[in-house]
Amino acid sequence: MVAKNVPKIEYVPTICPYCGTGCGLNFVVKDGKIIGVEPWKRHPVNEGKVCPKGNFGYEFINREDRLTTPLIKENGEFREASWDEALNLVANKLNEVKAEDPNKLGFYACARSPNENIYVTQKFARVACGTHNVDHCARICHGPTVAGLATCFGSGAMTNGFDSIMQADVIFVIGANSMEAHPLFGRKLIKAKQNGAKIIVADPRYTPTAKIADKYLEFKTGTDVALMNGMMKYIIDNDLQNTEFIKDRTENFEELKEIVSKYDMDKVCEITEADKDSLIEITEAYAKADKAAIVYSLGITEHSHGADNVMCTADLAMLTGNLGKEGAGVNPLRGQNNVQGACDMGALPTDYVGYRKVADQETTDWFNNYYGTNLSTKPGLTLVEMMNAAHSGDLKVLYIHGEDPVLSDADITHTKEALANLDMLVVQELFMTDTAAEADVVFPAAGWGEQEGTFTSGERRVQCLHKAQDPPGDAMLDWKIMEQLAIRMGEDAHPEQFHYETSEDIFNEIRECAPIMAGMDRKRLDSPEALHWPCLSEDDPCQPLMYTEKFSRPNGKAIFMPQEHRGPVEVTDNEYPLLLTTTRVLFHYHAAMTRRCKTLDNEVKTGYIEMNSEDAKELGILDKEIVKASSRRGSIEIAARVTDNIKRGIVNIPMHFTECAANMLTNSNSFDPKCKMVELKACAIKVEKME
Ligand SMILES: Nc1nc2c(c(=O)[nH]1)N[C@H]1C(S)=C(S)[C@@H](COP(=O)(O)OP(=O)(O)OC[C@H]3O[C@@H](n4cnc5c(=O)[nH]c(N)nc54)[C@H](O)[C@@H]3O)O[C@H]1N2
Ligand SMILES: Nc1nc2c(c(=O)[nH]1)N[C@H]1C(S)=C(S)[C@@H](COP(=O)(O)OP(=O)(O)OC[C@H]3O[C@@H](n4cnc5c(=O)[nH]c(N)nc54)[C@H](O)[C@@H]3O)O[C@H]1N2
Ligand code: SF4
Ligand SMILES: [Mo]
Repeated sequence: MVAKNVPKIEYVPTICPYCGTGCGLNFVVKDGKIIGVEPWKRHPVNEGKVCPKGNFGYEFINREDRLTTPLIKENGEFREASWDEALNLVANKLNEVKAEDPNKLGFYACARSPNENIYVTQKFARVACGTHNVDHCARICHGPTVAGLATCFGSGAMTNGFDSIMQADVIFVIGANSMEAHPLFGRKLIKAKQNGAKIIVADPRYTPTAKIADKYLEFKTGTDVALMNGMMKYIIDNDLQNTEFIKDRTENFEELKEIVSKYDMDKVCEITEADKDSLIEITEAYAKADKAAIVYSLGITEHSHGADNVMCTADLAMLTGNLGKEGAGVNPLRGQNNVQGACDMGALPTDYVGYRKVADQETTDWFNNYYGTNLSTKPGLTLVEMMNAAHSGDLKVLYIHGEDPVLSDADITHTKEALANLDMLVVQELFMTDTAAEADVVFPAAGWGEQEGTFTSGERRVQCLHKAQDPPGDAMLDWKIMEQLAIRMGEDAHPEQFHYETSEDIFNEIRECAPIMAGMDRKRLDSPEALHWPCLSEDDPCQPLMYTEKFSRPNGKAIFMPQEHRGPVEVTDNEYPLLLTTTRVLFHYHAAMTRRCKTLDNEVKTGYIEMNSEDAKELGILDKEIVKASSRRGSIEIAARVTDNIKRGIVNIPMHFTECAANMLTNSNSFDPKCKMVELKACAIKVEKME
């Protein structure tokens, strides 16, 4: 017997839209709708395994509360509008402000969307609107990585591929909680351990990643520079450095020696509150290993001295010759699925696509010639500067292509005031986020599963995504929205520059403009091996390991950039005696998407504040009790989680939950002068019992 009318099930290969690990998945599609995901068994990154977000994180796609039509706010309320009306309204406003001063326009690009969309967003800012004011969440994520590693090595990316870690003898994880934030990279850490690697974790919290470590070092938030300086002094004093590597491949060693000479172990342990014997033990393990890798993430970067921290990790690797070989390197774990891509695509006020510099006259001439524009060599404003300019009235229109700064930027009160001060806020989104709710115009966008394109993972691996269903209602592709706006803005906006038939056309333009991706032929990309940049030509093997022979700095050498310990800008005092850090949980990913996935939401329903049991006892606070947490910026009510897995004096709030948002408390006034990072991982707070 032959079964009749059995609905056909299709499998459409794609890449996970959450973290920068870049796992491969297959959509399961029935009747033109995504109904699930199945692992991609032979995908080289995740080998058929996924974390809970990979498994259940598709559930947001067909939610009823997806945005399906443009919205215009009138008298404080949204009403539905046609595309024509909404696009004309925005195009006219962009033209009006552009005529006054193009630098009163600002753009945030979406590091969750494909490269092609991001490329067009930054091109729209530059070519249609005439401003370099374009940036994205990397600024408050791995901005210090881009700044710090580019200074030391000449390029700001991870030095090795993910699999390289499995060849390491020692892995030093500092300020990264991979088992929750990059779980399938975490799986590689476990595999490395099975291969005999010793894992060391340095973190103020005893995290799930610390639990798999051979050695855990507890120390105080904001003291990483002192910690690593202490390690480097010990290495030099005990002649454990790699003299040959220092001589042949680096410069500025004398300055490093001089600065770290001030950081003897006793002083360092006083600053960091680390245990001296443990610190010596991990220093010896790292320095004596043949192949030692550093893995870090936001515990290093999200500080007012984030770039200093990053440069210390680079110094440590240079000092011990742990670069340019497998099993070693400096490995920042990039956050968003496509934040590497957003940087590569030039969603940066200082860089065009492929890290070509705005400030360089020849480069700007090249782009002006290519686009037919007249762009200046003066870099634009960063994301944080744009928000501050909005606050002070210097920015008139902010166009947000898929970010949620109300929840994710430091100091929510400041962010809301800034957005309210704009002439117009435009948000292009999948959902009515906290930020979209503040907008004057909301454009409904197609999302993951509804478009073709590419994502670039944290190891610079460019991978293809495929469309599995149509977008809901009238939602449109991001790059098509930009094209429609340019058409309506008229000739001066160069509408001809925004006409593409397919996302592949956009990708081919990217290859023309960015030599680091020139060899990425789409057919090569579609092969399961995928390609890592730099990929200079079509016969370039495009392998992940960097700096085997020379660094990307002009003279081919890496440079030591020693730093003095500065610590957090906001220090604790009698009134605000606890140091707040903010982190992530396994089941949630920022907010908009995973909080709308029922299975994930059921796992962790709301936020909490972790505090050490001794601190809680002193305040008379019990586990699960609702407490008031306050900083100089604001207060929230939140459940206490009393635990011994966090250092005394430090408290922690996961960042995902708008009803008890960590960023009500954080400080938007403490900048890293080197890269404009704000201090999201340290501010002074107090915790009180409710009346
Ligand atoms: N589940 C989940 N995964 C995610 C995300 C998500 O929202 N949810 N977001 C993605 C994004 S955008 C990013 S950037 C990555 C972030 O990935 P991670 O950086 O690994 O994640 P976090 O939890 O923010 O912070 C890491 C660790 O830094 C520690 N830390 C805090 N202060 C300090 C300090 O001063 N020094 C040191 N050494 N450590 C400190 C914290 O205790 C925490 O364990 O995760 C990505 N993956
Ligand atoms: N206190 C504190 N604050 C933090 C952090 C922290 O550790 N502590 N971490 C910081 C870090 S590392 C980061 S990266 C930021 C993240 O902050 P945001 O950049 O605000 O991150 P998301 O919430 O991921 O925002 C992405 C939005 O894009 C939408 N979206 C997804 N795909 C598409 C698409 O294809 N098109 C369009 N138009 N929209 C789409 C989603 O619905 C979502 O609302 O938060 C930062 N804020
Ligand atoms: S590890 Fe990251 S990329 Fe892989 S399934 Fe989980 S969230 Fe997705
Ligand atoms: Mo991030």
